[in-house]
Amino acid sequence: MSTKVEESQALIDELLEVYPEKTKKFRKKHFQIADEETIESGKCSIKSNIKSRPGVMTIRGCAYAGSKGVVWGPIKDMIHISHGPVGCGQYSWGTRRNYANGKLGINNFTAMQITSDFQERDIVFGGDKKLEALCREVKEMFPLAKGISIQSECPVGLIGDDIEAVGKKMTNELGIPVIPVRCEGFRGVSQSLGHHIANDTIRDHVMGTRELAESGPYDVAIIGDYNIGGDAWASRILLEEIGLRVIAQWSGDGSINELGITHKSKLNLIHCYRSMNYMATTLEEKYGIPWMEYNFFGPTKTIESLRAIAAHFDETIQENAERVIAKYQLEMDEIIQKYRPRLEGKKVMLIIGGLRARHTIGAYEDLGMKIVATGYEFAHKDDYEKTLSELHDGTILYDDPTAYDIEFLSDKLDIDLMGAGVKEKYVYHKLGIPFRQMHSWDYSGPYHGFDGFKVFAKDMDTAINSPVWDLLAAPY
Ligand code: ICS
Repeated sequence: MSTKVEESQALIDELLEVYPEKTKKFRKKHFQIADEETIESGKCSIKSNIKSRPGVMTIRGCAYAGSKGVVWGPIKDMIHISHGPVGCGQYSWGTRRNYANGKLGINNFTAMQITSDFQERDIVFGGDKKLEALCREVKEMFPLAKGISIQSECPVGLIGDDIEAVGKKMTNELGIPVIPVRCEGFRGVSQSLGHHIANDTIRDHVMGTRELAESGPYDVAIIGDYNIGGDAWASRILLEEIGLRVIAQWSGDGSINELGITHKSKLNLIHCYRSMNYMATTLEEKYGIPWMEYNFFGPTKTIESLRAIAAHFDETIQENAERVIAKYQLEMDEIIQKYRPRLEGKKVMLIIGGLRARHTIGAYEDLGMKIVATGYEFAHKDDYEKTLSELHDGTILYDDPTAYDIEFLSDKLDIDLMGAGVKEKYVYHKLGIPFRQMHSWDYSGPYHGFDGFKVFAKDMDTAINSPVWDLLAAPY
């Protein structure tokens, strides 16, 4: 065992000391220290995708969040009904920054919150009739909406409403797909099952239902880019520049038609593996469409990915890719020259959903920064295995960490930057530790592609090197 691994292990042992015996035993399994052997083999023993322990703070969301908020919500030309009491729709309204082009109320409904606003009588007598009335109302008010999804909240499942029957009846009556999604929040252990359920409903209700007017040899689909702060746009530019035709975006700035024509794609490009690997594999099984993962965070990974994508096509695309890389290289070098001296050696800790805790590492490293600890809220075993190769000897990896876990580690590791979500942000401000929101990009972005790296580098610099950190000392 190297000294670094030993030090990290001692830190985790010390951290766990605070927990009662049973909790300690449970939480212990959610940590792993990367060492040469595991980095090499990718073998991860960390426990993941299991129920959070009651009583410890977790950062996770629910199945409804994974379906309505993540997968279905960004499909812009549909109405997504938050079906149940008003709170779930209200509190998830506009909280994820999935940008979309179009005219509000005409061909873009993403900024709206439509709810069936369950009352006591709906719980007692059932809400199916109300749901039907709501679907008719939606059709009347927004005749151009291309479909409706019914995003079930917990009580809908508890009272046993038959939203499938409503979906069928309304699809026939209204002439647009009305898709029931059983994403009640109580299902599963995190938003992750919501992704899966949403993927399954796309498979059952939309996949393969539309025709692409004209097929081409360079047709690809972007799968698992939600256009947070314009990420999918910054990615699409590059794919088009190398000569590919993006026929669909899943689901940031996407439409139901794009979902329905993706079976005509020649190669599916997966950015967020965690939330959409199900569709990539389904499209492969059913239509034989190959897929590959890529990573557009930071120039090193973007360049690697562009080459790997181009390798699936002919020499024209491969030459284009080299030309595009050369075109941006100078600009990327200049950004690195400018920011790297200001960020070199800075220690970063991350805790993010199911993908970015590994995908953003390269972007930090391009700036000379070092990830000392990272982990996910709801990732699965395969995500952890993919993460190990991105780590260094002694890096701490955690699953579903508690508030105490991350505060303890950020203090002991004496980090220079924390990257997490809004629930952590203000705690870290109060601790006097520079912080960036790695979900919403702190209302900045995009961070994908070459355009995104410019913004990313500047944001990390302003966060860390802001003079405010010298003006205050946390009193504790
Ligand atoms: Fe995928 Mo926040 Fe994505 Fe990932 Fe997913 Fe969520 Fe966000 Fe985070 C997501 S789909 S909402 S890349 S856009 S559920 S930032 S796994 S937790 S790391």
